[in-house]
Amino acid sequence: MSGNHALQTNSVVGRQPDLSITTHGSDWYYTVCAVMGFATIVFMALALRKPQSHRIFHYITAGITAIACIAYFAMGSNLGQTPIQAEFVRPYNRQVAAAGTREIFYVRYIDWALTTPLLLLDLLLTAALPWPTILAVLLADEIMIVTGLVGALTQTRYKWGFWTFGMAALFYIAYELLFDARKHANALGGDAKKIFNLCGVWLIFLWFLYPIAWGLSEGGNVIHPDSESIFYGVLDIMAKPVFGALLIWGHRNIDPANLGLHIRQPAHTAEKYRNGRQANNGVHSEGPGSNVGGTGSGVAGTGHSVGNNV
Ligand code: RET
Repeated sequence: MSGNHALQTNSVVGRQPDLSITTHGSDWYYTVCAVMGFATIVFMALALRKPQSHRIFHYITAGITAIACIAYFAMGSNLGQTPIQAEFVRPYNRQVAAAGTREIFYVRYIDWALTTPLLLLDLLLTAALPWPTILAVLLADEIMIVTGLVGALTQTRYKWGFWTFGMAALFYIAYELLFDARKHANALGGDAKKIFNLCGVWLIFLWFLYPIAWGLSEGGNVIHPDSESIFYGVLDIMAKPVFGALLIWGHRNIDPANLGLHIRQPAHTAEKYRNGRQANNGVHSEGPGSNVGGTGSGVAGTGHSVGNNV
């Protein structure tokens, strides 16, 4: 007998659907949880080998896999779910004949609402896209995930209305990546261009498979929740740890400053405060990050900077 008693233990939590994952599905969800946890540790370990100013992509990517790790723990434990009446009842399909109600993991969408904007941020910062455009793409992404959630929780055919809004948002995201962001990445050239193109194609290819998985599971009730777990699980491993590893590897020789990311290093901070004190003592110093014209308060660490560091 399997040592996994999660389904039995948590059968008292919330309402239970007619059709839900079996222990096989639970085992697989826990496996993906472990993959995400492992990836998080690796990305954080790689971050520690870099100066603080060069860790932005490591931190974003490790955050993505950390959140997924927790979501997969919930799904393996049969938590973060709610029963929804299937629009299409299929008594002759052995896989899904039991529904009735089908298990919908809303926790999946909480994960995606937090992590898909971060995945896009990884890619759009690589392309040095102007921040207002980044904001627009991230908003479209949130619309896509929230419409997916609302559709999954809807039992009538109106669920496909939400799916359609989500698809429109996905097409907008794909357009921005393929045209706008690619133009910026090509202008940067070098490693940034290479890694943007590689990760961009990978992302677009994978992301268009999600609405298909949705159509077969939450939408059409065609495949069993165990098959759903494999479909989404494989996609999520490809879209998070594999995508993240590619991206971080691609950034190994890129200075974030060359992407317009002016991140202060500890040495710069020390220099700034030193210059600030000198300025207050009547010694003027120019240059990025220096205090100008004695506007500092004279207390190390509280001077106002006129540089463009963030
Ligand atoms: C939904 C249904 C509504 C229409 C569309 C969808 C697309 C979802 C996508 C999700 C990507 C998730 C990722 C997770 C990583 O772990 C919400 C399924 C278009 C593209 C990358």
